[in-house]
Amino acid sequence: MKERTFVMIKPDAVKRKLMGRIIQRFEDKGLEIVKMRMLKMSRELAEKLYEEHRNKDFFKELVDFITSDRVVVMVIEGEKAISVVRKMIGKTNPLEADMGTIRGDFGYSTPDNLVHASDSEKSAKREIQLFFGEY
Ligand code: FUP
Repeated sequence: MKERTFVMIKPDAVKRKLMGRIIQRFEDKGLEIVKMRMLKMSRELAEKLYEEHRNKDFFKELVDFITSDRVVVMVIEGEKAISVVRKMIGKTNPLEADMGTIRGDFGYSTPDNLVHASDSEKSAKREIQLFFGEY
């Protein structure tokens, strides 16, 4: 079944000029980028995106980081897109992420782990609506 997922290229990847290579991987896989936009997030928007982590000790560091520079947000469509994209980005901690994944190949720490992608259909809907106003 075709699904839509929300993907964000984080400030560290934008700064390191990895945008093109990251987007290339999704295209090479056969996924379709159906919406895309670059923006610098407000703290308010960042806190909404990461609201499930509000009480974690890394929350402030995460919001500081994600609002520190521009990000690229995308809606990606394809067969089982949510789980396929999660597999492609790898584990949250790049030191544990498999080689061949985006975080495994390009990352070394958190919260600067290059990309975000929705982890379920419910979060995909919520996150797409948050950034694009419609699902
Ligand atoms: P993920 O879904 O893989 O992005 O991971 P989470 O939703 O658990 O975490 C969201 C972001 O919080 C991560 F991308 C990086 C940051 N984070 C930390 O900085 N430290 C942690 O221990 C866990 C997450």
